[in-house]
Amino acid sequence: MAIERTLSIIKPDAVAKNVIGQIVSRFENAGLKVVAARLTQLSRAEAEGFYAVHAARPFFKDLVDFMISGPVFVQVLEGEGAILKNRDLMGATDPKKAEKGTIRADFAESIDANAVHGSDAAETAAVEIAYFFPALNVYSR
Ligand code: RTP
Ligand code: MG
Repeated sequence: MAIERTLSIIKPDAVAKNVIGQIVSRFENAGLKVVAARLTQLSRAEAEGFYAVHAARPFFKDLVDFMISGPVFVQVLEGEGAILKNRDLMGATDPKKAEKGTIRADFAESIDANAVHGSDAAETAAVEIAYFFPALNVYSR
């Protein structure tokens, strides 16, 4: 499998719970490397732009309100099959349906406050990484 990069966001609920380190450890233990990262407060415009694909969905306003409710930890993860690996580590969107041992099963409260975001395909990963990290700020090692 190829080395890939994916965008991960630790959402405001998980940052507020003080579990950034525990979540990053799960990525590291699964062989993913953090190659870019920052703690940031998203503006409404940034959150709306990031989730633009969901703009017509009924949950869009709640999603944006939640994403700007506190700081988020945005990171680029790199490794073999990083996109799918990250999604597997995250678990299902609704934590009630997430498999035991996944990040959402262990740290998320609800489908809205669900601890993490992860890119869902190569195309979206490329767009999402570029959205938060200009190429010069990504460090392979
Ligand atoms: P994400 O983009 O945050 O990684 O989550 P995902 O791929 O698992 O889910 P997606 O379908 O992309 O939805 C984005 C976020 O919108 C919220 N959502 N709410 N109430 C609902 O039916 C509903 N559906 C989605 C979730 O917070 C989800 O993470
Ligand atoms: Mg998604």
